[in-house]
Amino acid sequence: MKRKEFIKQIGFSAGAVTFSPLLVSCLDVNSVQNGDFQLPLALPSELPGTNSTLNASPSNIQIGDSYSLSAFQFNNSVPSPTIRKKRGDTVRIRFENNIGQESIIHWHGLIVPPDMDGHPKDAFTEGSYDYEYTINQRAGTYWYHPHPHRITGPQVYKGLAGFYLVEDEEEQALNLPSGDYEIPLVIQDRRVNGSEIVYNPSMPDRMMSGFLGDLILVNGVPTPFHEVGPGYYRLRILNGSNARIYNLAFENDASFTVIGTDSGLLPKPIETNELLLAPGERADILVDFSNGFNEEKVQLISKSFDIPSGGMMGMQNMMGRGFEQGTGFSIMEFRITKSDANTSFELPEQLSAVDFPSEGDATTTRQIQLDMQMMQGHTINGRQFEMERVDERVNQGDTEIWEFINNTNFPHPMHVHAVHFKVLERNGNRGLLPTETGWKDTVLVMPGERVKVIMKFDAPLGMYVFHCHNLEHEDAGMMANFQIIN
Ligand SMILES: [Cu+2]
Repeated sequence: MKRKEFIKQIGFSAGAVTFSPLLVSCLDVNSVQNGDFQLPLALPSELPGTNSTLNASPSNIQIGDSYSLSAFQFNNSVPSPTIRKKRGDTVRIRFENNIGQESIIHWHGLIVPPDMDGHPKDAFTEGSYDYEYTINQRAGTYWYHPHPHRITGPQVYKGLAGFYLVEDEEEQALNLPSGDYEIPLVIQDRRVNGSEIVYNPSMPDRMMSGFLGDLILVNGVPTPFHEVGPGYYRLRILNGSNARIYNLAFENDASFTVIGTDSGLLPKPIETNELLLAPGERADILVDFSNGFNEEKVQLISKSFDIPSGGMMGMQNMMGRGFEQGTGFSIMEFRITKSDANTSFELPEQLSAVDFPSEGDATTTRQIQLDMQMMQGHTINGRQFEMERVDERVNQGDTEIWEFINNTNFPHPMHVHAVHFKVLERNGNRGLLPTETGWKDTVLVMPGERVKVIMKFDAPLGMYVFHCHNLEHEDAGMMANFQIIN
């Protein structure tokens, strides 16, 4: 396809003059940098107390030795502090917004009342917002980040994203590796221009792939190293990137054990040697560094993967490849140099008693069409987000099946607030991932795929959102409201 025709087809004719040079420069984006593993991994601090404050403020910070970032930080820290709570806890957190633009915090994966959920209509520019809610759900690796309409992407990118770990008795009984043996890892890619980390998405970045970077940060450190001993570690991995999907693996192809995902433990552990993780998703994995790791150093990598082609032929090669989604690179290095190790842990056969709804429990099936529209970009059921419009009405207590149908050429990780869902089926040959045997809140829908999820709407009455967790797609309007009604 010639470029002119291509521009016409995707509907940017009005912006074509600026669009074509951008397109050329984007096709020249370097591949992801190879790691040098010179810097130690940073570990997030934990937010203390039961009445806590998260103060978001701007500052210029150093990233590694070489880069500066005009950042936003929670409580002056990168990575953002980890919130650790127990099931049953009542949480009181005051969010102080000093970043000079509107914001609101969403507790990703927590099921809380609508005014506690960080709906974009609750965003505010000055002052503070008091959150108070009780955690009444399973243990899991949740997280928190801003959720204002149109500017979630830059706020997360500039540093506002942290872990939110919930513990319960079922999980504690398993004696999973903890303390030094439990490592939270948030993986994020950043785009480098000279010595600066920049956020300057072009029109194609916004409307197509999302904003992909060429520098990989783990807990805010460029391709770090971490020393471990020969035994089990629990890695709680969060893809906190705006748009990049990782295909997690070890360079020596060693296997690891997936024990949990977005909303807690899987029914049973699943061994694998690679795992796709899309923006917003979490993987809770166990790695036994005494088993299958013969070298002293091993890289955690993202293995190259294919993105199936969707409807519009040719565009995938043109844009997807140029933006480097799906190429392989290193993420960090583990050095198996410590002598102390967690040797007492034994992997159980069962992890969690779960009771998934079955298809027969569903009262309604909805199709959620993901499209690319002329002059609009990515849409949900043909429309872009409007703050007050109710797009779907759901009866409280009902179980529903939602089928996400990706008619575009770009992957869409779809996130539904206020529920946990089970992935029922995916057409095509990918099947279900190990993480999709558990409770989830975000699911990757590749081009051309139809993915069915089942969920029960037990959250308090009110308005919540569902959206693509590619943050440029979300900011461009790939989001919709659903209301839980009586
Ligand atoms: Cu999307």
